[in-house]
Amino acid sequence: MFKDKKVVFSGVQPSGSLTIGNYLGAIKNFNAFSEEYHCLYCVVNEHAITVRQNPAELRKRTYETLALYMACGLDPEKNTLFVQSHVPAHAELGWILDCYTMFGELSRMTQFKDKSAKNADNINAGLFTYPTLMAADILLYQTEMVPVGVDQKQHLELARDIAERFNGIYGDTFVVPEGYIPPATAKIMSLAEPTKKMSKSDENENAVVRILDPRDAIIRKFKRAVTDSGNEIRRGEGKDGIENLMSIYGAFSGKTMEEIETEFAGMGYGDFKLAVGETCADALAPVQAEFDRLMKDKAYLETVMKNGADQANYMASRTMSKVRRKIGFVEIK
Ligand code: ATP
Ligand code: LTN
Repeated sequence: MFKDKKVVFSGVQPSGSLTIGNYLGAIKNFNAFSEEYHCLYCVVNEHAITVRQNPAELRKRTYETLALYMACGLDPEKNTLFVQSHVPAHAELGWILDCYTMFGELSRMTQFKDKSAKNADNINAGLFTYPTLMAADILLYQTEMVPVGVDQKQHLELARDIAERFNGIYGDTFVVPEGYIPPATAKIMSLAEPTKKMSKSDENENAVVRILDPRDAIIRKFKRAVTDSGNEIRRGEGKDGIENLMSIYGAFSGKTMEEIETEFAGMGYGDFKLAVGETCADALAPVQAEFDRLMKDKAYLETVMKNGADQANYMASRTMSKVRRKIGFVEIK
């Protein structure tokens, strides 16, 4: 099924209920690669524990994230869908790559700085070395392409640097991956603070629209979205809030920014916000219905996890043998 295809890899943390930022910036774009590439989409639960998680919640969100992948259109027959902790090679390669990653490089990562500021009482070593584990996720499968939101660009560049460094020392071992960052929806902003990224772990529920939010909540959140004191639906200086709503509306309706400006010329913010809310809720309704159906069948989700883990473990074992041999680790049969 996947033979000789180039590899796409991406991951989402089961660290909260997924937002329309995760959907538009990442998951929605995953579908586009399924025909041409061998795609691996991972629920990265080992990344999620860099921030303290409640065990029952983490378990539940792991099923939910997998079900959401499928509800967003990813067919487990055409993609390898799996959970990170089912493939021990991620942690193993993560450790090895830690030894080829510099303290200074990790210190420059902006996500580390942001998350340490938010979790000042738990700045653990895993939070610091998170990008090396992410590099391991990617390099383990000889990945060519990584679809992510723009917030992951710096981590991706580090993964490339680590691959090149390792290849430079030991000869060709890893494919050096490229990022795919969607042009229009690379960074969906918070509805409460439109200069900040919409993030699933945001404490302010009004700042985020979740894929699974009920229709009335979606419409209410967009109605409350922070904008500016003007009244024109257009892009421009100081119009971050409106511009963000335009990007969201554009992504769900397929319209360009110019078309949106024309469509809403002369109309007020209230009408526009209602249109954004309704369009978003309409687009998410079928995803929600499919999610509900999938979540009723845990046994099926576990079969998908198991099959995905088998495929991923097989691919990972090939890279790991190569890596161990190159480094000088003794292998026993
Ligand atoms: P957390 O709040 O726990 O850090 P997150 O919402 O940032 O989570 P991740 O699981 O870290 O989500 O990211 C999954 C994918 O979604 C990544 O590819 C990331 O780039 C993308 N993504 C996350 N938030 C946004 C956003 N606001 N706009 C576009 N893409 C996003
Ligand atoms: N670091 C990412 C999630 C992630 C990922 C990956 C994305 C972990 N491993 C590998 C792409 C490829 C995040 O925080 N959004």
